[in-house]
Amino acid sequence: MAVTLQTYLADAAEPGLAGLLNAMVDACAAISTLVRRGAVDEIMGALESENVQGEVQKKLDVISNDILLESCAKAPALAAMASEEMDSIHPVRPVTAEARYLLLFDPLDGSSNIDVNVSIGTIFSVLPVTADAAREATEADFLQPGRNQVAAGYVVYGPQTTLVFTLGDGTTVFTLDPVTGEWLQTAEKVQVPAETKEFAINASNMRHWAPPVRAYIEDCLAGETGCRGKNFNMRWIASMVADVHRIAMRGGVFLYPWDAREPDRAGKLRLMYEANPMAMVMEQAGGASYDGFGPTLDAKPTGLHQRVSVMLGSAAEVERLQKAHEAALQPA
Ligand code: AHM
Ligand code: MG
Repeated sequence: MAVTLQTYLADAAEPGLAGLLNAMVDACAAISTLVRRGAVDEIMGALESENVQGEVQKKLDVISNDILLESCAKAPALAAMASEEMDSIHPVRPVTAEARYLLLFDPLDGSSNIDVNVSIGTIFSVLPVTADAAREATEADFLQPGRNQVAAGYVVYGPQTTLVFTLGDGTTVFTLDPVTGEWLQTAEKVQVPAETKEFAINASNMRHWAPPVRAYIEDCLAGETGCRGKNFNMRWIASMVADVHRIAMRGGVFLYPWDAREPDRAGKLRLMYEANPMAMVMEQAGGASYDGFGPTLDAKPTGLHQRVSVMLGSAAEVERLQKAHEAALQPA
């Protein structure tokens, strides 16, 4: 008999955290149902609004955000939330010894794929918060390095609805049974192969990449007669959750690096609710994540919606990218 998520969490997490994660996956199950109904419920398409980052919001982005806010607020251990779709933090109750977690999420990542029926997902991160006396959480409470995360993961809404997460002791996988509505464990202790022959990057940006990224991809493209001595395959779903899930299951490397289109922007993806949770999932599965300066999880956040360069997946490839970046920084 497969282990249910409730049983797993009752054993692996303290009750407050288990309650929060159960509330969050309830929301994800509801989002999964909505995603499947899609056009039937007339919830596809864009709104007239933009989010704080100037991106057009899709109806499902906003609905998913509301579902997560409502469900997670019921968890007594939650003090405040932050989301890609909201300018500022959303306090729920004062920080106390009981209400001692902060939740961050990207409610529906890969929104450009919603209208074309391609996999999308929810990404989440849980951080601890403390207070000497009861007080409202502030944005400063959220600005902790990813290393502090007590739980992190994602749900992919694809042919199956799959939850992949870590509590800091390995990465585990649960699949939503669409008939019973129960999450059942379908893999434990995920191991991302250290070596790979597959990379994921939006190659249309090649002319804008920094030299170390361009050289890395050119070496992959050179195939078995090049310095890598093997042929590489390329995949790009334009849905981070789907690309990262493939890498978690069979290895590979995912890159959304800094590029010269917007030189003052560190990258496209967001540190707090995209890069950090994925980095923890990868590290806990034997993979790695690098932001161009060091491990993603060690980056000190300066803003809730801060962007970052992302290179993650199979450890040997991430190390190779790191060495290429470090070499580029050496004086000639
Ligand atoms: P979103 O949060 O607005 O959906 O943007 C993030 C997505 C990632 O899921 C994906 O890896 C990337 O943006 C794709 O970007 P591009 O369209 O530039 O290839
Ligand atoms: Mg996103």
